Amino acid sequence: MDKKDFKRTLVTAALPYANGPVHIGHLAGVYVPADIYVRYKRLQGENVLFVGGSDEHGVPVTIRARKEGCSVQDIVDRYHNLIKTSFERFGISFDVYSRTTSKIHHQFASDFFKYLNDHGKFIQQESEQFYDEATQEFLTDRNIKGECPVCHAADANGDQCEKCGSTLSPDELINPVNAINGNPLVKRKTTHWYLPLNEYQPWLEEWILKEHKEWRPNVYGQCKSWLDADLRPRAVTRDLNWGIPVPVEGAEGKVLYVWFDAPIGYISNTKELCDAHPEYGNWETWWKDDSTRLIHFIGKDNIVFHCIVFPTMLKAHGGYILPDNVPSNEFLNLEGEKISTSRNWAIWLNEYLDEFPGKQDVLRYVLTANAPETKDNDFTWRDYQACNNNELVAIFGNFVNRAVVLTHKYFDGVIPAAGELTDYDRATIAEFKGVKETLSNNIEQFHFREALKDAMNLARIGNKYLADTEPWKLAKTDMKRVETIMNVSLQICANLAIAFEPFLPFTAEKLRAMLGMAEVDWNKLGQLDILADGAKIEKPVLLFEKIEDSVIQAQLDKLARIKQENIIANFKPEPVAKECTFDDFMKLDIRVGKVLECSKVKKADKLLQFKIDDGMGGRTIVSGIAKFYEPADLIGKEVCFIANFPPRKLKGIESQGMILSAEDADGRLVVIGPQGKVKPGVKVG
Ligand code: B3M
Ligand code: ZN
Repeated sequence: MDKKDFKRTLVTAALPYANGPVHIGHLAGVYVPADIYVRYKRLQGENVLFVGGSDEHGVPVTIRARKEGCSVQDIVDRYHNLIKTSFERFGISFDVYSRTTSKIHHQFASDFFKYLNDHGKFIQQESEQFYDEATQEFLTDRNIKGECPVCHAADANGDQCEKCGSTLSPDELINPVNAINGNPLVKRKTTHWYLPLNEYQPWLEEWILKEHKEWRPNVYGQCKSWLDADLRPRAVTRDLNWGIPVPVEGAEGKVLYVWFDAPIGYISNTKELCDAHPEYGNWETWWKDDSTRLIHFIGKDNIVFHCIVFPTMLKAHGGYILPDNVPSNEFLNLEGEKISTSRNWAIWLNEYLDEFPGKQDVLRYVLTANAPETKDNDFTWRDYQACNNNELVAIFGNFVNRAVVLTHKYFDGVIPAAGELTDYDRATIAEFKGVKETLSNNIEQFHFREALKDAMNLARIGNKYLADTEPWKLAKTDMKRVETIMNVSLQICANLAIAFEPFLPFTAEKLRAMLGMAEVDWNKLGQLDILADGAKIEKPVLLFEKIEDSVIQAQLDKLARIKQENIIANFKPEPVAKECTFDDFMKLDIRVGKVLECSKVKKADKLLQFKIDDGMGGRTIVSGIAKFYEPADLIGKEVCFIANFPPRKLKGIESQGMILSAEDADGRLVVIGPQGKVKPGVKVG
């Protein structure tokens, strides 16, 4: 179908797992771009539906429940509600946000499976899987741990070793055990239903590789490498006690694989909405009429499921439309490191909303300006501050504020009519006349970073216009000219209120209220007749405020604390050394000493030279801890040292012993000393 013939757009955003809150990686990758797109479509007056929901099945939620010692239902209830309200507070404008534990979804997914099964679309295969005889359950890859065959780390996961990064299968693990309880595992036969993706390979090659060359290179490339590697049948059922029961007799104890039921959630959630609210139309029109354009917003780890598996399910079923595009982003890192739920290395949306009230748009701005559209990108708090202070405050906010304040000052808040335009006015207007087209094109092509730049450019133009024309100077001499300048400036403000609605909806709303704009008409973008002469505007309110260093520092400190907690949590003591006897120990003469003097050793950036009171007339010790201490801080401290090592020369200084130290949580060496008052020279033992 020719793209122009689409009559409506159905937008889905990946269903987040209800095993934790949503973080900035999810937002930048999926929800912010999807929301920009949907808001833009709505502004254009297009018939668009935005579908989301929580993914409440699968292994991750069960792992979380066991960790927290509560039921799986408790976990999904908690996180579904948290995620749903966080999205609402953040302005992600879903038409429906439901959940995959809903009755409607269970029924719908079950029927979908049954239909495919009844029509012979699956194959059944027997395989051997790991089984825990004590708990009588089959284990999924994620629930198995064992020794990594590559780096021999002790607890590699069944699908991947976190230490060395190798992709693994549970069969490769040395001594695989149940990750939850450490039980040993045996192999047991089990039967599963498989979707024979291989049978759809030629069709997929045609549909993706030939007909969707316009997909983003990262998406197209991933599909191509999957197809080049030849597709194999994929299991769509699991031995698990959490999920949608396989609706076939004799399949007790089996549920639909989470990746089978989750994408069906897009359909069942649409149905739930449309059945309850007929004004949204008929769900089947959204999903079965080929004048609907279907767009999936997802993260890059979901590409294969949305481009290959789900379309194959829809094709096998028949009657459904297929995605027209799957704009997937790459990953967002945080302060140079991969975001990780399990390591708590993330900025959680609910925490951000609590800690930065009213600053939804700042985060929306930063995540769009740095969106990982073509490559992984990094979020840093310093960038966040710079974007806010140097762009939102200094350009956008400053311009709007000046325009509104001056209108109140000179015209009592009444929009003056524009008089004759100067060449400079005309040049300024010419600069943004084309903004509607460039902005629209960029959004249509999912180039949201560029689109945001187009919108921001309007503010730059306005800011420069006011700075160049200096109406505050002309006010004494040429009020007619000031009228024109203020009219043009306010019209640019009105343009901003339209252009930013998809990106910064809270700000756009404030701005509209200030300017007395009852509605937003995308088609007015680029024009100078949005606000009527003689209309009154409201008193100025600040759109953005400066973010101080202390606020950013507090966030950096919080991350530093998390890093420390991780080091402590992940610390594994070295194996205990070979046995030694008491006599061996007694050979070492360990003493307490007091630091009398301490200084840096010249031309040796690691070494400190100590004068130690050892109760026997004093001695010199050289120690390699200069990186971790200021010499002055150690003077007067009590330390333990080995007193009977043979003297040795370090940088020409004779060292008569060794000061004991240990690594702290930051990997820094700290000296070891007695906990109470001990006289220099006393023996340790
Ligand atoms: N819940 C995976 C994820 O959050 C999965 C997406 C489902 S979309 C149908 O990355
Ligand atoms: Zn490894």
